[in-house]
Amino acid sequence: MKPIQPSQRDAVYSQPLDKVSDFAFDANVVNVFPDMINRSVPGYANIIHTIGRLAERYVQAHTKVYDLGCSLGAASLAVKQHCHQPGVEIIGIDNSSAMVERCQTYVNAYRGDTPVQIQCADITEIELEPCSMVILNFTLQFVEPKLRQQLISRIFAQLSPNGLLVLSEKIRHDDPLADELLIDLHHQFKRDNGYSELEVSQKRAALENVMRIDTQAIQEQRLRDAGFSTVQNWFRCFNFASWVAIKGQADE
Ligand code: GEK
Repeated sequence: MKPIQPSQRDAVYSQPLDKVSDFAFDANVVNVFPDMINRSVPGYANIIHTIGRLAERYVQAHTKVYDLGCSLGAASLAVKQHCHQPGVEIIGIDNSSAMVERCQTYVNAYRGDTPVQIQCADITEIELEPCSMVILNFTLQFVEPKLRQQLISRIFAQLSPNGLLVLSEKIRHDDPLADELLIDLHHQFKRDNGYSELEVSQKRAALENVMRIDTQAIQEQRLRDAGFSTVQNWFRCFNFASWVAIKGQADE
């Protein structure tokens, strides 16, 4: 087994760049990813922990759990740690080969009864199988906007009754003043976590073309349009949010 390398400190945007290229989940990002996401996403550790607790309640025996856009498998491992139902299989999928390679090493290092399988694939192209829980933890924002509704509807179709989707996203606000305030508060959060003004602004430029964010209203409408009977925002900090969407009973 390959040794687990500890996460390095994120300094990807610490030096001035002549041209800021579009952000990519490449080997440089993989090396620093846990540090990057913890210092950039308010409440990330809380969200991961809560995904584990939700798995404890919602994962059904002898079913699959999907972690779509799994990165280094933090959510998959939270499910593995907290879900004690028999016959469960966790499937993590990511389209970054650098992420998938490292992720497999991480999950192999954790023992436990629930197997975790990591696949390199595009989540807009794969065939999903019947499942009782799906996690989209800050992944939908990187999916082509015109493919988002179809993806959520395909997830809904494969979830069992009482099945759960956890969706976490960065969001924008329709009101420009509110939007500006939430962005400023987030940037302050990053500076408070040790990022410089240059790092914050170069990262923002790198993400501009690759991360297209929706409003809270669009996210919730998309979940309802797919058929989810319960859509509940359970986490919010600045412009970051997470929802639980529950599929009702077959006769609802
Ligand atoms: C976590 N969920 O730590 N198909 C597959 N993977 C994709 C696609 C796609 N079409 N688009 C993007 N990704 C994780 C964090 S990070 C969020 C998720 C962030 C993958 C991409 O390669 C990356 O690993 C992940 O989605 C988004 O709980 O860095 O802000």
